[in-house]
This record gives sequence, structure tokens and C-alpha cells, in this order.
Amino acid sequence: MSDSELNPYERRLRELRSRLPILTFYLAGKTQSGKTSIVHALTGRSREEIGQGFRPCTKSTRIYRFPTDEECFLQFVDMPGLGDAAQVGELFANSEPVLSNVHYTCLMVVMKALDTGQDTVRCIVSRLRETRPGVPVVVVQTCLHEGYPWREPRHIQPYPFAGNAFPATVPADLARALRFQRSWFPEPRTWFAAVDFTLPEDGFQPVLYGLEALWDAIEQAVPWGLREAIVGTPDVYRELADASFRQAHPIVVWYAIAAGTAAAIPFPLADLPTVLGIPALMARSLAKIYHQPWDSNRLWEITAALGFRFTIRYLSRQLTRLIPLVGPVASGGFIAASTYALGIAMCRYYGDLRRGVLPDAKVLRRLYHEELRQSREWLTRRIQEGFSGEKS
Ligand SMILES: Nc1nc2c(ncn2[C@@H]2O[C@H](COP(=O)(O)OP(=O)(O)OP(=O)(O)O)[C@@H](O)[C@H]2O)c(=O)[nH]1
Ligand SMILES: [Mg+2]
Repeated sequence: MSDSELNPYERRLRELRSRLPILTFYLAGKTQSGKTSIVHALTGRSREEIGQGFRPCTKSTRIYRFPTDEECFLQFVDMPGLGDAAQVGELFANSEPVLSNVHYTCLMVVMKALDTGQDTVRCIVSRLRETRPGVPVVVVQTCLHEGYPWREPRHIQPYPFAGNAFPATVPADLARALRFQRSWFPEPRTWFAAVDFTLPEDGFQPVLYGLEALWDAIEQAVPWGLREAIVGTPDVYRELADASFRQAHPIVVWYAIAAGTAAAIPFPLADLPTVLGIPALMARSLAKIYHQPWDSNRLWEITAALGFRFTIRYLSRQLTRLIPLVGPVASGGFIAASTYALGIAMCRYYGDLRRGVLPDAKVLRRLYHEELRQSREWLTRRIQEGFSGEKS
């Protein structure tokens, strides 16, 4: 969309984007090693959507932004067909346009558990260690069942691959192969996860075997609260879980961070018009996901019922006084948490409408206040990151 087609709030949001923190995963691995399957498992998006979503970025990279190109707090940079070491050297330099935002970076190395020919991938890791030693590395070992001696589609339970000392339930050859691959990466700030992300028709249960271990590795490598941002807290997820909510939740997180960041820009530059415009933009995005008509009057009904309008008006009047008292980041955190809680209430509202149920104001208020309380701390951390420079 060109700038002239945007409304003033959208235009301000576009300007604000460069300040929003983004987490970048570089995916390094041979073709067919399972890179796209990992993006699918982490984001819940279908393999087709992800395949179409990857755009060429540089000569040797493609990029997939999540949840959308515009509303993005996470991006995956796929490095397909890296043939030789010379290309690897260029890679990080060539990717600088991707790295213009304040962000966290993590290299995810993907290899089939039984594949011992990994020279290029090993070269990528050592090159990265030289140029950017702070970047954490997560090594993902895929296709575990290729190392099972039995024929039937059956995984080892309980999941035995968490540490490096595998129990006797792991076939000896598979254990040896996994340990051998892990021995290539002795440096600190390296985490490992063994997974088998099969297709439903393969007959294995669970289909995403090892996903918990992968999340654990990611949370240790990049303490960003990424899982929370993608799927929500267990409470909110239990209450609202459905396909639309999975789509909607990361969008809500993005708007919340955007609103908080706009509010936290040191006064007198604090971007209040953007803060005030965000609820409408967020509601419009959510209405689309829930296949509901967009109607701004409805939005003002919900926000009034929740006390959200009061909060924002109050804050915008008080910001001059609040910022010196609690600081811009804490004020931003409060705005972010209010926006997040409003977004969650809207998901409930639109979800009810879609099911043909009349939304209950009491339920919306309860959700709003619960989420306001629970989300403040982690959203404030995200905003803090946006203002404190590059992390890795
Ligand atoms: N059994 C099993 N199959 C997997 C796993 N990961 C990926 N696959 C399958 O392997 C094939 C390739 O997976 P992708 O995720 O597309 O691999 P990729 O690295 O993105 O491949 P390119 O984009 O071609 O480089 C697909 O058929 C996947 O279903 C895994 O952990 N276990
Ligand atoms: Mg792929």
C-alpha cells in the first residue's frame, strides 16, 4: 500500500515500525532437512502458507515474517541451497537490511539426525561464532524415527532426548549419531533439541514429537517470551483456543507492543495519536480474522464497557505527569497491557458473534482485567528491549 492510501494512524504506525523489537531466526540446514516444518511447528501456520510466505530477501536468503509482513515481531530467514563456504561469509553482511530493527538474533541449525555430511552447516556456525559471538545457536536434529529399528509408527515415550545422557530406551545407533552431531558444537550458548515433525498420514503420535523440547531450547537461547507471544498464556489459551484465536493472538501482541512503544517514546515526542488510533486498527484486523463486519461504533461500545477509553484518555492527559513519576517504559508497559487486554476481549467478542452468541459484558470485563494484570510485566520487558539497543 502506498503512503497516500494510508489513514493518518496507519502512516504513523508505519513510521513507528522501525522501533519495534523483532526476533530473527536464521535457519541453516541442507535442503529437505526440515526447516519449513520447524516454522510450521512453532507458528502453527500451515506448510503451504509458510511456503508462500517466504520472500526472496538477498541472493542467498528468503524471509518469512510473522504474524504478517506488516505486523511482525518475529522473522525467519531461510538460507536455502547454501553450496559453499564462500557464500556463507557473505551471508551475514548481505542480510544487514533485515537487521535494521532493534532485535534479538538466533541461529537455528537444522540437520537430519542420521545425516553426518554437514560440512557447510558446521562452517556457517563457526563463521558466525567469529563474527557475532553473542548470537545463540539452537541445533535441531530432525527425522528421529529414521533411527528406530522397529517398523511400526511408534515414538519412544516418555521423550528421552532432553539431556546428553540418553536412557536405554534410545536405540544405541541413534544415540551415537545424535551425540556425534552434538560434539561438533562444543561452544557455550548452544542448545540442542531432537524432534520428529511427521505428517498425520505417517501415523506417529504425537505428530510434532519433541516440540516441547524445542520450545525449551528456544526459551533458554532467547529469553524473549516468544511462546507466550505466539500462543498466549495457558489460561487465555484454554479459554479462547480455536483456529481464529491462534491467528489473532500474535496480532494482538504486535499491536500491544506498538501501542506501548509509541507511548514510551520520551515526552514530548510520545506518539499519542498512534496510541489512540491503535485500538481501531487492531479491531479491524481482528474482525477480518473472525469474519465479522468492521464497525467502528461497536469498537467504541466495547472499549467504553471495559473502561479502556477512560484509561487511554486519562493516560494521555496525565502522561506529562506520569512519565517523570514512573518513567516512559513503565507508562508504555501500562498502555501495552491495556491494549493487549482489549485485544483479548475483542477476540472473545468477535468469537461469540461468530458463534451466534450474544457477547456478555461481564465476561469481557473479567477477561480484560485478568489479562491486564497478567500481561503487564512481559510486555513491559518487550518495550524495554525496543529502547535498549541490540541484544546479540
Ligand atoms: N519424519 C520427519 N519428516 C520430516 C521432519 N522434518 C521435515 N520432514 C519432512 O521432510 C520433508 C522436507 O521438510 P521441509 O520442512 O520442507 O524441509 P526444508 O529444509 O524446508 O526443505 P527445503 O525448503 O527444500 O530446503 C517434508 O516432507 C517434511 O514433511 C521430521 O522431523 N521428521
Ligand atoms: Mg523449506
